[in-house]
Amino acid sequence: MTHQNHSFDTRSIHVGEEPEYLEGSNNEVVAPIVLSSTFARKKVMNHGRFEYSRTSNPTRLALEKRYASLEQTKYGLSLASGLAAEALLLFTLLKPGDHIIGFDDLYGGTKRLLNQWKEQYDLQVTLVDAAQPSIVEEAIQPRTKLIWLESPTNPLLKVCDIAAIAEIAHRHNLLVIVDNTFLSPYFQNPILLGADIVVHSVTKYIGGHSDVIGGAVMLNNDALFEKLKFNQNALGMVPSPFDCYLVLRGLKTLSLRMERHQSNALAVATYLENHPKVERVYYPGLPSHPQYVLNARQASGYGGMVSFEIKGGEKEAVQFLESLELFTLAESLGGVESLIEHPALMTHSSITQKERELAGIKDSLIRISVGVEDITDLINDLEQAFGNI
Ligand code: P1T
Repeated sequence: MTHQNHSFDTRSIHVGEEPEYLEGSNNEVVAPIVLSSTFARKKVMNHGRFEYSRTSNPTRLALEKRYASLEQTKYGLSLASGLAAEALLLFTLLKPGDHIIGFDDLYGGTKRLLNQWKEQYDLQVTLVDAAQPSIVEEAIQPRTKLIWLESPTNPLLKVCDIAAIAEIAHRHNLLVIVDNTFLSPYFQNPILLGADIVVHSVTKYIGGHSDVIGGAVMLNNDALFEKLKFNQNALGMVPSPFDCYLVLRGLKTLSLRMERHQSNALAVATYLENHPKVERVYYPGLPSHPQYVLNARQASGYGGMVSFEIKGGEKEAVQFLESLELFTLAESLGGVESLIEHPALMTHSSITQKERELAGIKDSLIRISVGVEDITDLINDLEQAFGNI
């Protein structure tokens, strides 16, 4: 069965787990967790479909087929974490002396990786406000190799015009990589907008239940895929079959979860925007967001992440965070439960205060991953926590 003509919701349930793929097993409806690290062969020089699980594994392959289907690409790769996926891309695509342009608001761990490697491998990194494509073009140098984007960004939810930046990049023979973690393939497909490579922290919406660390890379380019596949095997950046099973399972409800994350997030953002103790709300689903129209043009939704500045500073932010009862104070995002955190002290503490200030991450900034709980319960918890400051 091919699912080419099926909608996203159908593909996220079936691709990779078709009965014909599972042929030879016991006609399971769910891909079995194949734990075997190695596969027997009849001839010394001739292995069957699988050889050794670092290279490929049946459970992982089922997931990789689904990844490719969801981003509508030829290839999907499943990795041990989002950062493993990022490291594999940087390792494979860059040589010493190369230059990278990145959005000035990226996940702290991505900035840490770029900062760490630029010293060690003599890379040049320029972070710019990619919300304006002309600023990206101005940053291009003779040694520039790639442009690294998130849209919306973590944690300030800035949005960039992926198609316009891809057009600029391709005129200069550069690659565009988009970290699509925040919207998930349900709301946005950057490759269809012109990007060359998509990367995901699967740990977030794709897994969806805060119980697996994983990463994904999706792309169409044959030669690049071969290089990435070779390096993944050579470096051993693979997820376990059990983790692949958890992600296959999580993906079956991605569309249902994303719709609810979004409707709850819009309600939370609207509530915060009208709250007297809130200075500013960042959410691409609010008409007040500077790239509201752009996001609506290139994505079919605005997702479940909301950031806001509380009136006051770090003291008020910490007091508010520690007063919440239903929201869990924790790093990460994209699970069914609502999580809340302080970027400057938590997810983005690995970058310097100067860099945070340049990016606009204030000590009063709070980031919420709005879960799929009952919205009245969520708003009531926010209300009681505001009452404590
Ligand atoms: O945690 P890991 O699966 O390695 O993914 C890293 C990563 C990559 N890209 C984005 C946009 C991310 O948000 C992350 C991880 N982020 C968090 C843990 C966080 O709380 O923001």
